[in-house]
Amino acid sequence: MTDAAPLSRDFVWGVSTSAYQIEGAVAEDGRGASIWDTRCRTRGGVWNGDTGDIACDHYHRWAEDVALMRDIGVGAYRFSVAWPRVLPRGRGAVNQPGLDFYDRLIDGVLEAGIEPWLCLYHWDLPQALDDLGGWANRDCAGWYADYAAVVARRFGDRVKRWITFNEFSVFTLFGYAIPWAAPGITDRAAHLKAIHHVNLAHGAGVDVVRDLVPGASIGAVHNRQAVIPEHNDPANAEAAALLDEHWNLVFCDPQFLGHYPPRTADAIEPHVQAGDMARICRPVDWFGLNHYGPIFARVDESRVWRYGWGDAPADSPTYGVGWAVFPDAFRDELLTITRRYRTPIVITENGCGGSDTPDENGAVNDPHRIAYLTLYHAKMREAMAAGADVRGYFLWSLLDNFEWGSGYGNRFGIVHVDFQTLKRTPKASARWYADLIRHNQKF
Ligand code: IFM
Repeated sequence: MTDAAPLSRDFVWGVSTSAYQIEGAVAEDGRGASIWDTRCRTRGGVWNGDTGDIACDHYHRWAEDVALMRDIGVGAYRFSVAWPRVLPRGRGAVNQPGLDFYDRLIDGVLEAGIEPWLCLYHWDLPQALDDLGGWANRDCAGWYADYAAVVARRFGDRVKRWITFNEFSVFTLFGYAIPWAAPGITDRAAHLKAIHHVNLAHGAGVDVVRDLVPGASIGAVHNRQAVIPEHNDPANAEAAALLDEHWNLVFCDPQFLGHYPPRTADAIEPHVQAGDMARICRPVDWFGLNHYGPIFARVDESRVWRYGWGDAPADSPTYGVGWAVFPDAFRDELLTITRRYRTPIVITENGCGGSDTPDENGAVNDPHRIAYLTLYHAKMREAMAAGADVRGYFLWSLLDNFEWGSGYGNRFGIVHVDFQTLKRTPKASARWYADLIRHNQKF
């Protein structure tokens, strides 16, 4: 498992999930439609025509899932609230049964001795707001702030860890420029507007939670991955530099440093109003990092920004479903954030996909995931030894779940879910994680 000395007892060991990926019950108790319900019904939107209609049925089986977390020994649970469950049309009338569900969940998590970390937005925008332009409409920042206030008022007495957004660049880039996610628009101006309006929403969300939740600890979750030109080809270098801005900088820089990065600053200017940068650059308590591996970029004339995803070098080690393993890039990312933003870091996601299946005895062995996690943990420790102030680690994910465009074809859970019977089976990696947590709670 590990020979490393235990980390401080304050270090947070958790697991992460998100609402649309696990809850199911999409038409129950007054929930409204989200852009992902629409995406799943769009031909070619999701692999195999899979949908989140049932997912892990966590809406009904949450108590079993909390018991699984308690058995693993996690100290924290990062989950998201589904905006359309709380405000079915995105604004206006509040849906009490939706709030009641999260009440039950939060109380159950607390009773299990686990700290809830609540994420306000993990990609499931209410469809009614997308019909009004979604994130390309500046008003969306205000709708988000009103939604955040509803959630903060209801749960702020029990939830002290708040996250404004999950992975800003994934849902804006793939939602508005490269159509791999909902709502699937391909338009430069819409992408730039979405970036700026989501930044404004983040700043407003920080202020709302700060005002309404005494003692709140607030962060946002950024997916950061080094962007490397494919084949080290100079022709791909400018493509990589622009993708690096859109992927790694256009949210972190305004939120922490108060300005947009150079390639984006002029282009986004027409959408920026006086006072906006101060609205966006609000003090937060930590930097949430989601990291899996670096990105390889190449020129792709068919895409709106003329860059596309390239291939990792052919000899790169891969795991699970073929993603390349670059643990050094994880260490380097932690140190880059430390130098550039001078902030404590919480690793809010890290993990490994695969196509794990039970053996003839019903056991699920996932050595590739354990190997990946072991390597990445060693690199986290190296970064900490070199000065990164890492305060916690959340493994993605508790359960196999709906993996967006890949449907149920890519399993990230440390607990296997049979999507026919919905039976949960902890994998070997769940035992590995339980041991790691126990080892670190030793003194
Ligand atoms: O499943 C996703 C999650 O929703 C956001 N971060 C990456 C995970 C694995 O692709």
